Amino acid sequence: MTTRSASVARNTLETQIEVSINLDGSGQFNAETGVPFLDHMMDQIARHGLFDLSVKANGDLHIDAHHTVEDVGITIGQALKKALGDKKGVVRYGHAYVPLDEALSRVVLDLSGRPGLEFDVTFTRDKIGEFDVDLFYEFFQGLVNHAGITLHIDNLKGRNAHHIAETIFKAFGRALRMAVSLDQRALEQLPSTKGAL
Ligand SMILES: [Mn+2]
Repeated sequence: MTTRSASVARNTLETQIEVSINLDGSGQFNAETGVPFLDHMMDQIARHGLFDLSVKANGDLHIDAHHTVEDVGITIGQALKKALGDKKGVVRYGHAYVPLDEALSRVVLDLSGRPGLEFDVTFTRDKIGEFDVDLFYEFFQGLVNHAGITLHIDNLKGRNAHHIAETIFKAFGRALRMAVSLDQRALEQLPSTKGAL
């Protein structure tokens, strides 16, 4: 089996970011972004997606974490698109429900080639530690725009904000793993009647 992987470096005046991803990995993760809670969440994507993921970011954290979190999402999106290549043989759709104690989230996605995010999540507090929870939307919006995926994220239940966040990222990892996995019955096909994704 060929390994689907990619590395992307993205540099602006606000952030310098390097992402490497291997879609056919084993869940190896390392990150140095200066935003520990983001690292904790991306670890969930790698672990539950069985991706090898490396993220290095040097951002303007003296302002706040906004640029870094958004730009990490953008760069992961670019790496994902590059690693997927022509998408031949992929399952295309993925979904997962993940609970954590009282919290329950559902993620459904399509490697459609069209950016789209539906994000229905209400956090019970504004911050998790030092992390502003409204940055989760920015992370996924950046990722979706540059990966070209349709992504529906719904938190169905939850009281604890850390639990809510964790179920979202675990479910995203699981759903993405399903969508990028290869359909052994259709390895030479593109799962689209249009002939393009
Ligand atoms: Mn945790």
